Amino acid sequence: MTKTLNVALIGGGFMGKAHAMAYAAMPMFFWPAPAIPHRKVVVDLTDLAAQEARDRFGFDEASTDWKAIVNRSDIDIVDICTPNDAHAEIAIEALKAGKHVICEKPLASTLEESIAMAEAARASNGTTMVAFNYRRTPAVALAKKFIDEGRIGDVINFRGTYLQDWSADPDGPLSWRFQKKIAGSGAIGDIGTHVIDLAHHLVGPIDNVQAITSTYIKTRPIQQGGVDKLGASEKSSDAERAEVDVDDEVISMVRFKSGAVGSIEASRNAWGRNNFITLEIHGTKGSILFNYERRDELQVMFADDPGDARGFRTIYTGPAHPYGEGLWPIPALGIGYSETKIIECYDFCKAIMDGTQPSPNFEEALLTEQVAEALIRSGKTGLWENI
Ligand code: SOE
Repeated sequence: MTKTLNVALIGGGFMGKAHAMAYAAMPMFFWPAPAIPHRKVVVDLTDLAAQEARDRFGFDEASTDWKAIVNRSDIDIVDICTPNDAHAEIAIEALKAGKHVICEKPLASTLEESIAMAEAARASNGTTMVAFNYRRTPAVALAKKFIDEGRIGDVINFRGTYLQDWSADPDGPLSWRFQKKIAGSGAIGDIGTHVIDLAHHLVGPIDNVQAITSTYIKTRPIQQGGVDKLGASEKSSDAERAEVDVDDEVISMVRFKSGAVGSIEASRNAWGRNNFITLEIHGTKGSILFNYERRDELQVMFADDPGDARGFRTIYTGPAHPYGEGLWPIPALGIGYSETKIIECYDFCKAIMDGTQPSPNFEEALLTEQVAEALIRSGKTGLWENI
């Protein structure tokens, strides 16, 4: 019989919704499922928020006491979807209690906390994972397969961007995402870490970086009500304002240990860009292009194609491609954010059942945090900074 894994979800906001949906849907896509996740308890800051999340997201119970819940013997998975400054304390407690832990990105709000989380993971028998879902987009997984098979030769150049515009309006509220003490950093931690994770996944470890960081909007109206609504937040030009102490944008050059070079950019102030994650990878025998806003598609150019057919071709991902066995039976029916989270849930449950560590686990995500910290450092010093 397929094993049931009881889930405690900590945080019932946007990411809580994405993870709860994935627990419900994963066995509908991947069958036989490695395990059946059971939505046992959801924890939020107030009774009302926790009870609403329980009813909406299909959990048995609601609670406001995360510590009691992660120590309960009937919980197998602790899933952390809180703001960044709470990740370390919850994850370390859960690992000590013998749980498997999946944590939203970035790993933590400081490098010290990230190191402590990786140490706690090392000392435990738990399976850990950090929710860098974009590497699980089938087209990105296909890019990884082509690179690993040598289809574009040796990678020489990686260009990665993550551009959004939900915070480009100066009257958008000062949510926790603009406060260093909670978020740790701005665009770097929030979305730049996704690109660093993709760079590590596709090309390998980054050795050193040089960055320009900018904060364009120095103050924002203080957020009314406790809920971060991202782009759907109400704007207000006459509310009291407070300081933004994180970066709005990072632009950087990177060198990989392999000798490849590249660039990483992240901005939440790029009007017209929504979830514009782009990858352009050049190898000695071809190139790969990906744009998340067209995520069913992977563009590839193989230099050894006949001269009269050379050029980028578009592959629509489907059953012939990574994760195709679980997704939709016809290419281009549509891959969405949900599918990336369902695949993430599948890989996490599979690793738990196989007794292995998925990628990226806490140890690997620590490398991403080290690069993020080097970008912040370089933004201040203007120098190349080693990882
Ligand atoms: C906001 O920039 C955000 O919600 C990120 O925090 C997520 O990681 C990203 O996937 C979508 O945008």
